[in-house]
Amino acid sequence: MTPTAAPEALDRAALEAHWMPFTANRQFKAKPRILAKASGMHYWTPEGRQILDGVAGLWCVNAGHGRREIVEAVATQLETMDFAPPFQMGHPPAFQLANAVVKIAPAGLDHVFFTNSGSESVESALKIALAYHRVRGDAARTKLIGRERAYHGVNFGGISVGGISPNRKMWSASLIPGVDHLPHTHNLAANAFSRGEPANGVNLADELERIVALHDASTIAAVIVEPIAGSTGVLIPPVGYLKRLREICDRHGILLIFDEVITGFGRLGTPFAADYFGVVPDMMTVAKGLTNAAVPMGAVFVRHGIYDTVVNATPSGIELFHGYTYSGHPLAAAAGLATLELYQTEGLFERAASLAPQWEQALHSLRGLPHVIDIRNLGLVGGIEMEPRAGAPGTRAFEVFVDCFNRGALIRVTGDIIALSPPLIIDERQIDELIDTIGSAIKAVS
Ligand code: PXG
Repeated sequence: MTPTAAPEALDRAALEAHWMPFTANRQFKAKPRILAKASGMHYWTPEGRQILDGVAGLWCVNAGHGRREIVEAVATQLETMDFAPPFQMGHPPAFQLANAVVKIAPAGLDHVFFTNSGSESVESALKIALAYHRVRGDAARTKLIGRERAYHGVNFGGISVGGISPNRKMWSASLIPGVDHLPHTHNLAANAFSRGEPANGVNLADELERIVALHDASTIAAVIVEPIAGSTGVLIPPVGYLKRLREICDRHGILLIFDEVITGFGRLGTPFAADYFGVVPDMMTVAKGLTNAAVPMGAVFVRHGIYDTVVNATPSGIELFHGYTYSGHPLAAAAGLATLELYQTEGLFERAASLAPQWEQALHSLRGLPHVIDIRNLGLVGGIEMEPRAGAPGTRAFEVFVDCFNRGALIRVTGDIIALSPPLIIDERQIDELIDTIGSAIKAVS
Protein backbone atom coordinates (compact mmCIF):
# COMPACT_ATOMS: atom_id res chain seq x y z
CA MET A 1 0.00 0.00 0.00
CA THR A 2 1.33 3.43 -0.91
CA PRO A 3 -0.66 6.13 0.87
CA THR A 4 -1.05 9.16 -1.36
CA ALA A 5 -3.46 11.67 0.17
CA ALA A 6 -1.51 14.43 1.89
CA PRO A 7 -3.19 15.68 5.06
CA GLU A 8 -3.65 19.38 5.69
CA ALA A 9 -0.37 21.24 5.87
CA LEU A 10 0.74 22.34 9.32
CA ASP A 11 1.86 25.95 9.27
CA ARG A 12 4.08 27.55 11.90
CA ALA A 13 1.18 28.71 14.07
CA ALA A 14 -0.40 25.26 14.07
CA LEU A 15 2.74 23.81 15.64
CA GLU A 16 2.86 26.15 18.62
CA ALA A 17 0.46 24.66 21.18
CA HIS A 18 2.05 21.22 21.27
CA TRP A 19 4.98 21.21 23.74
CA MET A 20 6.91 18.41 22.14
CA PRO A 21 8.67 15.79 24.31
CA PHE A 22 12.47 15.43 24.25
CA THR A 23 12.52 17.83 21.30
CA ALA A 24 14.30 21.07 20.49
CA ASN A 25 10.93 22.82 20.17
CA ARG A 26 12.09 26.13 18.68
CA GLN A 27 14.45 24.48 16.23
CA PHE A 28 11.83 21.89 15.22
CA LYS A 29 9.00 24.38 14.79
CA ALA A 30 11.22 26.58 12.62
CA LYS A 31 11.96 23.61 10.35
CA PRO A 32 9.55 20.76 11.10
CA ARG A 33 9.88 17.13 10.07
CA ILE A 34 6.38 15.64 9.90
CA LEU A 35 5.35 12.03 9.36
CA ALA A 36 1.80 11.50 8.19
CA LYS A 37 1.37 7.85 7.23
CA ALA A 38 3.02 4.51 7.79
CA SER A 39 2.87 1.03 6.34
CA GLY A 40 5.27 -1.91 6.57
CA MET A 41 8.87 -0.66 6.57
CA HIS A 42 7.98 2.91 5.61
CA TYR A 43 6.68 6.27 6.70
CA TRP A 44 5.38 8.93 4.34
CA THR A 45 5.66 12.67 4.80
CA PRO A 46 2.57 14.85 4.17
CA GLU A 47 4.03 15.60 0.71
CA GLY A 48 4.12 11.88 0.00
CA ARG A 49 7.87 11.36 0.34
CA GLN A 50 8.66 7.75 1.38
CA ILE A 51 10.97 7.28 4.38
CA LEU A 52 12.58 3.95 5.24
CA ASP A 53 12.16 3.30 8.98
CA GLY A 54 15.55 2.42 10.47
CA VAL A 55 14.40 2.64 14.07
CA ALA A 56 11.02 0.85 14.24
CA GLY A 57 9.43 4.18 15.15
CA LEU A 58 11.33 4.42 18.42
CA TRP A 59 12.47 0.85 19.06
CA CYS A 60 8.86 -0.29 19.15
CA VAL A 61 7.17 -1.16 15.85
CA ASN A 62 8.90 -4.53 15.66
CA ALA A 63 6.35 -6.17 13.32
CA GLY A 64 6.30 -3.21 10.94
CA HIS A 65 3.71 -0.48 10.53
CA GLY A 66 -0.04 -0.66 10.01
CA ARG A 67 -0.38 -4.40 10.48
CA ARG A 68 -3.92 -5.38 9.46
CA GLU A 69 -4.21 -8.09 12.13
CA ILE A 70 -3.54 -5.56 14.89
CA VAL A 71 -5.83 -2.93 13.37
CA GLU A 72 -8.67 -5.42 13.19
CA ALA A 73 -8.14 -6.78 16.70
CA VAL A 74 -8.18 -3.27 18.17
CA ALA A 75 -11.21 -2.22 16.12
CA THR A 76 -13.14 -5.33 17.15
CA GLN A 77 -12.27 -4.82 20.80
CA LEU A 78 -13.30 -1.17 20.60
CA GLU A 79 -16.69 -2.18 19.31
CA THR A 80 -17.08 -5.00 21.84
CA MET A 81 -15.98 -3.16 24.96
CA ASP A 82 -14.04 0.10 24.99
CA PHE A 83 -13.00 0.08 28.63
CA ALA A 84 -13.55 -1.78 31.86
CA PRO A 85 -12.38 -0.78 35.33
CA PRO A 86 -9.18 -2.62 36.21
CA PHE A 87 -9.54 -2.43 40.00
CA GLN A 88 -11.65 -5.17 41.62
CA MET A 89 -12.99 -6.01 38.15
CA GLY A 90 -11.54 -7.96 35.26
CA HIS A 91 -11.99 -8.44 31.54
CA PRO A 92 -10.93 -11.33 29.26
CA PRO A 93 -8.29 -9.64 27.05
CA ALA A 94 -6.06 -8.68 30.01
CA PHE A 95 -6.01 -12.25 31.34
CA GLN A 96 -5.54 -13.67 27.85
CA LEU A 97 -2.60 -11.38 27.15
CA ALA A 98 -1.04 -12.17 30.55
CA ASN A 99 -1.26 -15.90 29.82
CA ALA A 100 0.10 -15.49 26.29
CA VAL A 101 3.00 -13.25 27.23
CA VAL A 102 4.25 -15.24 30.23
CA LYS A 103 4.46 -18.23 27.86
CA ILE A 104 7.29 -16.54 25.94
CA ALA A 105 8.98 -15.09 29.05
CA PRO A 106 12.06 -16.75 30.57
CA ALA A 107 11.23 -19.67 32.87
CA GLY A 108 10.07 -18.53 36.29
CA LEU A 109 8.86 -15.08 35.22
CA ASP A 110 5.28 -16.25 35.28
CA HIS A 111 3.33 -13.24 36.51
CA VAL A 112 2.84 -9.92 34.80
CA PHE A 113 1.69 -6.48 35.99
CA PHE A 114 0.38 -4.19 33.24
CA THR A 115 1.24 -0.51 32.84
CA ASN A 116 1.03 2.00 29.98
CA SER A 117 4.67 2.79 29.25
CA GLY A 118 8.24 1.87 29.94
CA SER A 119 8.49 4.63 32.53
CA GLU A 120 5.53 3.25 34.46
CA SER A 121 6.92 -0.26 34.20
CA VAL A 122 10.15 0.91 35.85
CA GLU A 123 8.31 2.69 38.68
CA SER A 124 6.16 -0.40 39.20
CA ALA A 125 9.15 -2.75 39.31
CA LEU A 126 11.03 -0.57 41.81
CA LYS A 127 7.94 -0.36 44.04
CA ILE A 128 7.37 -4.13 43.83
CA ALA A 129 11.01 -4.71 44.84
CA LEU A 130 10.59 -2.58 47.96
CA ALA A 131 7.22 -4.15 48.79
CA TYR A 132 8.68 -7.65 48.43
CA HIS A 133 11.51 -7.07 50.89
CA ARG A 134 9.25 -5.26 53.32
CA VAL A 135 6.60 -7.96 53.51
CA ARG A 136 9.36 -10.55 53.98
CA GLY A 137 10.36 -8.66 57.09
CA ASP A 138 13.49 -7.27 55.43
CA ALA A 139 12.28 -3.67 55.46
CA ALA A 140 15.78 -2.22 55.67
CA ARG A 141 16.41 -3.30 52.08
CA THR A 142 15.44 -0.03 50.43
CA LYS A 143 18.46 1.01 48.38
CA LEU A 144 18.26 0.82 44.61
CA ILE A 145 21.30 0.46 42.39
CA GLY A 146 21.25 1.80 38.83
CA ARG A 147 24.06 2.52 36.42
CA GLU A 148 25.73 5.51 34.80
CA ARG A 149 24.37 6.24 31.31
CA ALA A 150 21.21 4.23 32.07
CA TYR A 151 17.80 5.28 30.79
CA HIS A 152 14.82 4.04 32.74
CA GLY A 153 12.18 6.50 31.61
CA VAL A 154 11.35 9.89 33.02
CA ASN A 155 9.48 9.42 36.28
CA PHE A 156 11.14 10.09 39.63
CA GLY A 157 12.24 6.53 40.33
CA GLY A 158 13.47 6.07 36.78
CA ILE A 159 15.53 9.27 36.64
CA SER A 160 16.94 8.49 40.09
CA VAL A 161 18.30 5.07 39.11
CA GLY A 162 19.01 6.42 35.62
CA GLY A 163 22.37 7.82 34.77
CA ILE A 164 21.82 10.61 32.26
CA SER A 165 22.79 13.99 33.65
CA PRO A 166 20.42 16.26 31.64
CA ASN A 167 17.48 14.06 32.66
CA ARG A 168 18.39 14.47 36.34
CA LYS A 169 19.89 17.87 37.00
CA MET A 170 16.67 19.92 36.79
CA TRP A 171 15.13 17.72 39.48
CA SER A 172 18.24 16.78 41.41
CA ALA A 173 16.93 17.89 44.80
CA SER A 174 13.87 15.67 44.41
CA LEU A 175 15.46 12.42 43.28
CA ILE A 176 14.56 9.47 45.47
CA PRO A 177 17.02 8.83 48.30
CA GLY A 178 19.18 5.76 48.77
CA VAL A 179 20.34 5.27 45.19
CA ASP A 180 23.81 4.37 44.00
CA HIS A 181 25.17 3.73 40.51
CA LEU A 182 27.38 1.15 38.87
CA PRO A 183 29.88 2.50 36.35
CA HIS A 184 28.81 2.27 32.70
CA THR A 185 30.55 -0.25 30.49
CA HIS A 186 31.44 1.92 27.49
CA ASN A 187 35.15 1.73 26.72
CA LEU A 188 36.19 2.92 23.27
CA ALA A 189 39.90 2.49 23.94
CA ALA A 190 39.51 -1.22 24.68
CA ASN A 191 36.47 -2.21 22.63
CA ALA A 192 36.02 0.04 19.56
CA PHE A 193 34.64 -1.74 16.48
CA SER A 194 33.79 -4.92 18.41
CA ARG A 195 31.40 -7.18 16.54
CA GLY A 196 28.75 -8.33 18.98
CA GLU A 197 29.61 -8.41 22.67
CA PRO A 198 32.84 -6.56 23.47
CA ALA A 199 35.60 -8.69 24.99
CA ASN A 200 36.71 -6.28 27.71
CA GLY A 201 34.87 -5.16 30.83
CA VAL A 202 33.41 -8.11 32.75
CA ASN A 203 35.30 -6.80 35.79
CA LEU A 204 33.03 -3.72 35.80
CA ALA A 205 30.32 -5.98 37.24
CA ASP A 206 32.54 -6.44 40.29
CA GLU A 207 31.90 -2.80 41.12
CA LEU A 208 28.64 -4.12 42.53
CA GLU A 209 30.68 -5.90 45.24
CA ARG A 210 32.30 -2.55 46.08
CA ILE A 211 28.85 -0.91 46.36
CA VAL A 212 27.60 -3.81 48.50
CA ALA A 213 30.63 -3.48 50.75
CA LEU A 214 29.97 0.25 51.14
CA HIS A 215 26.24 0.11 51.92
CA ASP A 216 25.97 -3.47 53.25
CA ALA A 217 23.80 -5.98 51.40
CA SER A 218 21.14 -5.79 54.10
CA THR A 219 20.23 -2.28 52.88
CA ILE A 220 20.00 -3.03 49.14
CA ALA A 221 16.70 -4.01 47.52
CA ALA A 222 17.49 -4.27 43.83
CA VAL A 223 19.83 -3.63 40.93
CA ILE A 224 18.31 -2.39 37.68
CA VAL A 225 20.14 -2.44 34.34
CA GLU A 226 19.31 -2.36 30.67
CA PRO A 227 20.85 -5.48 29.10
CA ILE A 228 21.80 -3.15 26.22
CA ALA A 229 21.76 0.54 27.08
CA GLY A 230 19.80 1.97 24.14
CA SER A 231 19.09 5.63 24.73
CA THR A 232 22.66 6.53 25.57
CA GLY A 233 23.93 5.08 22.36
CA VAL A 234 23.76 1.31 22.08
CA LEU A 235 26.16 0.11 24.76
CA ILE A 236 26.52 -3.65 24.40
CA PRO A 237 27.42 -5.50 27.63
CA PRO A 238 30.90 -7.01 27.79
CA VAL A 239 31.13 -10.80 27.57
CA GLY A 240 30.12 -12.32 30.93
CA TYR A 241 29.05 -9.02 32.49
CA LEU A 242 25.33 -9.74 33.04
CA LYS A 243 26.06 -13.26 34.36
CA ARG A 244 28.47 -11.76 36.87
CA LEU A 245 25.85 -9.24 38.03
CA ARG A 246 23.41 -12.13 38.50
CA GLU A 247 25.93 -14.07 40.62
CA ILE A 248 26.66 -11.10 42.85
CA CYS A 249 22.94 -10.35 43.33
CA ASP A 250 22.31 -14.00 44.24
CA ARG A 251 25.17 -13.99 46.72
CA HIS A 252 23.64 -11.03 48.57
CA GLY A 253 19.87 -11.57 48.27
CA ILE A 254 19.51 -8.57 45.94
CA LEU A 255 16.83 -8.60 43.24
CA LEU A 256 18.02 -8.16 39.66
CA ILE A 257 15.76 -6.21 37.32
CA PHE A 258 16.36 -6.13 33.58
CA ASP A 259 14.87 -3.13 31.83
CA GLU A 260 13.97 -4.74 28.51
CA VAL A 261 11.89 -1.89 27.12
CA ILE A 262 13.98 -1.84 23.93
CA THR A 263 15.51 -5.33 24.00
CA GLY A 264 12.24 -7.21 24.52
CA PHE A 265 10.19 -8.85 21.78
CA GLY A 266 12.77 -10.12 19.38
CA ARG A 267 15.22 -7.27 19.03
CA LEU A 268 18.17 -9.65 19.61
CA GLY A 269 16.64 -12.59 17.75
CA THR A 270 15.32 -14.12 20.97
CA PRO A 271 12.12 -13.22 22.84
CA PHE A 272 14.09 -11.22 25.40
CA ALA A 273 17.70 -10.22 26.00
CA ALA A 274 17.54 -12.44 29.10
CA ASP A 275 17.24 -15.38 26.69
CA TYR A 276 20.04 -14.12 24.48
CA PHE A 277 22.46 -13.72 27.38
CA GLY A 278 21.24 -16.78 29.30
CA VAL A 279 20.64 -14.74 32.45
CA VAL A 280 17.22 -14.72 34.11
CA PRO A 281 16.43 -11.64 36.18
CA ASP A 282 13.90 -11.52 39.03
CA MET A 283 11.84 -8.92 37.22
CA MET A 284 11.77 -7.62 33.69
CA THR A 285 10.26 -4.32 32.54
CA VAL A 286 8.89 -4.10 28.99
CA ALA A 287 6.74 -1.82 26.79
CA LYS A 288 7.11 -0.81 23.12
CA GLY A 289 7.16 -4.10 21.16
CA LEU A 290 4.56 -5.61 23.51
CA THR A 291 1.79 -4.07 21.37
CA ASN A 292 3.91 -3.14 18.35
CA ALA A 293 3.29 0.40 19.69
CA ALA A 294 -0.19 0.44 18.18
CA VAL A 295 -1.69 1.15 21.61
CA PRO A 296 0.52 2.24 24.52
CA MET A 297 1.22 -0.54 26.99
CA GLY A 298 3.97 -1.64 29.34
CA ALA A 299 4.39 -4.54 31.73
CA VAL A 300 6.52 -5.91 34.54
CA PHE A 301 7.30 -9.62 34.53
CA VAL A 302 7.72 -10.97 38.03
CA ARG A 303 9.22 -14.19 39.34
CA HIS A 304 6.55 -16.33 41.02
CA GLY A 305 8.26 -16.16 44.42
CA ILE A 306 7.91 -12.38 44.41
CA TYR A 307 4.23 -12.48 43.44
CA ASP A 308 3.49 -15.21 45.98
CA THR A 309 5.33 -13.42 48.76
CA VAL A 310 3.53 -10.13 48.21
CA VAL A 311 0.02 -11.49 47.69
CA ASN A 312 0.26 -14.04 50.51
CA ALA A 313 1.54 -11.52 53.01
CA THR A 314 -1.81 -9.78 53.34
CA PRO A 315 -4.47 -11.86 55.16
CA SER A 316 -7.29 -10.23 53.19
CA GLY A 317 -7.97 -7.25 50.97
CA ILE A 318 -5.76 -5.48 48.46
CA GLU A 319 -2.17 -6.74 48.59
CA LEU A 320 -0.38 -4.07 46.54
CA PHE A 321 -1.58 -0.50 46.62
CA HIS A 322 -0.46 0.25 43.10
CA GLY A 323 -1.98 0.31 39.61
CA TYR A 324 -3.15 2.54 36.79
CA THR A 325 -6.62 3.29 35.42
CA TYR A 326 -5.40 1.90 32.13
CA SER A 327 -3.51 -1.15 33.47
CA GLY A 328 -4.38 -3.91 31.02
CA HIS A 329 -6.57 -1.59 28.92
CA PRO A 330 -8.77 -3.70 26.62
CA LEU A 331 -7.52 -2.03 23.42
CA ALA A 332 -3.89 -2.45 24.43
CA ALA A 333 -4.49 -6.05 25.45
CA ALA A 334 -6.17 -6.75 22.10
CA ALA A 335 -3.24 -5.14 20.30
CA GLY A 336 -0.81 -7.17 22.42
CA LEU A 337 -2.53 -10.46 21.64
CA ALA A 338 -2.57 -9.75 17.90
CA THR A 339 1.08 -8.64 18.05
CA LEU A 340 2.27 -11.80 19.83
CA GLU A 341 0.37 -13.84 17.27
CA LEU A 342 2.14 -12.02 14.42
CA TYR A 343 5.56 -12.50 16.02
CA GLN A 344 4.83 -16.20 16.22
CA THR A 345 3.13 -16.90 12.90
CA GLU A 346 5.68 -14.88 10.95
CA GLY A 347 8.64 -16.16 12.97
CA LEU A 348 9.87 -12.60 13.41
CA PHE A 349 12.25 -13.28 16.31
CA GLU A 350 13.90 -16.04 14.29
CA ARG A 351 13.96 -13.70 11.30
CA ALA A 352 15.86 -11.11 13.37
CA ALA A 353 18.37 -13.80 14.38
CA SER A 354 18.89 -14.88 10.78
CA LEU A 355 19.34 -11.30 9.54
CA ALA A 356 21.80 -10.41 12.31
CA PRO A 357 24.97 -11.54 10.46
CA GLN A 358 24.11 -9.48 7.36
CA TRP A 359 23.19 -6.55 9.60
CA GLU A 360 26.56 -6.78 11.34
CA GLN A 361 28.39 -7.00 8.01
CA ALA A 362 26.53 -4.03 6.53
CA LEU A 363 27.04 -1.84 9.60
CA HIS A 364 30.74 -2.56 9.87
CA SER A 365 31.18 -1.73 6.17
CA LEU A 366 30.95 1.92 7.32
CA ARG A 367 34.23 1.55 9.21
CA GLY A 368 36.80 3.90 7.76
CA LEU A 369 34.33 6.65 6.83
CA PRO A 370 35.27 10.11 8.11
CA HIS A 371 34.55 10.83 11.80
CA VAL A 372 33.37 7.26 12.56
CA ILE A 373 35.12 6.23 15.79
CA ASP A 374 33.14 3.10 16.68
CA ILE A 375 30.52 0.73 15.29
CA ARG A 376 28.57 -1.62 17.56
CA ASN A 377 25.95 -4.28 16.88
CA LEU A 378 23.96 -7.12 18.38
CA GLY A 379 20.83 -8.77 16.98
CA LEU A 380 19.08 -6.06 14.94
CA VAL A 381 20.56 -3.22 16.98
CA GLY A 382 23.29 -0.96 15.66
CA GLY A 383 25.31 1.96 16.95
CA ILE A 384 27.64 4.23 15.00
CA GLU A 385 29.64 6.63 17.14
CA MET A 386 31.00 9.77 15.54
CA GLU A 387 33.79 12.01 16.72
CA PRO A 388 32.12 15.06 18.31
CA ARG A 389 32.96 18.44 16.76
CA ALA A 390 35.21 20.47 19.01
CA GLY A 391 33.01 22.78 21.08
CA ALA A 392 29.78 21.58 19.45
CA PRO A 393 28.98 18.07 20.64
CA GLY A 394 25.98 16.40 19.05
CA THR A 395 25.84 18.67 15.99
CA ARG A 396 27.63 16.33 13.62
CA ALA A 397 25.36 13.34 14.25
CA PHE A 398 22.29 15.58 14.22
CA GLU A 399 23.23 16.81 10.73
CA VAL A 400 23.57 13.20 9.61
CA PHE A 401 20.09 12.52 11.04
CA VAL A 402 18.56 15.46 9.14
CA ASP A 403 20.40 14.55 5.94
CA CYS A 404 19.22 10.92 6.21
CA PHE A 405 15.65 12.14 6.59
CA ASN A 406 16.06 14.29 3.48
CA ARG A 407 17.50 11.29 1.64
CA GLY A 408 14.58 9.07 2.74
CA ALA A 409 15.66 7.21 5.88
CA LEU A 410 14.68 7.63 9.51
CA ILE A 411 17.50 7.05 11.99
CA ARG A 412 17.91 8.14 15.62
CA VAL A 413 20.76 10.08 17.15
CA THR A 414 21.73 10.53 20.75
CA GLY A 415 24.65 12.86 21.28
CA ASP A 416 27.06 11.94 18.49
CA ILE A 417 25.89 8.34 18.29
CA ILE A 418 23.57 7.03 15.59
CA ALA A 419 21.27 4.33 16.97
CA LEU A 420 19.54 1.85 14.66
CA SER A 421 16.80 -0.69 15.40
CA PRO A 422 14.76 -1.46 12.28
CA PRO A 423 11.49 -3.36 12.31
CA LEU A 424 12.18 -7.10 12.34
CA ILE A 425 10.43 -7.39 8.93
CA ILE A 426 13.29 -5.54 7.21
CA ASP A 427 14.73 -7.44 4.23
CA GLU A 428 18.29 -7.76 2.93
CA ARG A 429 17.83 -5.11 0.25
CA GLN A 430 16.40 -2.62 2.75
CA ILE A 431 19.33 -3.22 5.11
CA ASP A 432 21.69 -2.28 2.27
CA GLU A 433 19.55 0.74 1.37
CA LEU A 434 19.52 1.97 4.98
CA ILE A 435 23.26 1.55 5.44
CA ASP A 436 24.02 3.12 2.01
CA THR A 437 21.91 6.15 2.90
CA ILE A 438 23.66 6.55 6.25
CA GLY A 439 27.04 6.13 4.55
CA SER A 440 26.22 8.89 2.05
CA ALA A 441 25.05 11.20 4.83
CA ILE A 442 28.20 10.54 6.88
CA LYS A 443 30.38 11.29 3.84
CA ALA A 444 28.49 14.55 3.27
CA VAL A 445 28.86 15.92 6.81
CA SER A 446 31.84 18.09 7.70
N1 PXG B 1 13.42 2.03 29.85
C1 PXG B 1 14.16 1.93 28.74
C2 PXG B 1 15.33 1.01 28.72
C3 PXG B 1 13.82 2.67 27.60
O1 PXG B 1 14.57 2.56 26.49
C4 PXG B 1 11.97 3.60 28.85
C5 PXG B 1 12.36 2.85 29.93
C6 PXG B 1 10.79 4.49 28.99
O2 PXG B 1 9.74 4.11 28.20
P1 PXG B 1 8.55 5.11 27.87
O3 PXG B 1 7.53 4.24 27.22
O4 PXG B 1 8.08 5.68 29.16
O5 PXG B 1 9.12 6.18 26.96
C7 PXG B 1 12.70 3.52 27.66
C8 PXG B 1 12.28 4.36 26.49
C9 PXG B 1 16.07 6.66 22.32
C10 PXG B 1 14.86 6.65 23.18
O6 PXG B 1 16.42 7.67 21.78
C11 PXG B 1 14.51 5.51 23.85
C12 PXG B 1 13.41 5.53 24.68
C13 PXG B 1 12.64 6.68 24.82
C14 PXG B 1 13.02 7.81 24.13
C15 PXG B 1 14.12 7.81 23.30
O7 PXG B 1 16.72 5.64 22.18
N2 PXG B 1 13.14 4.41 25.41
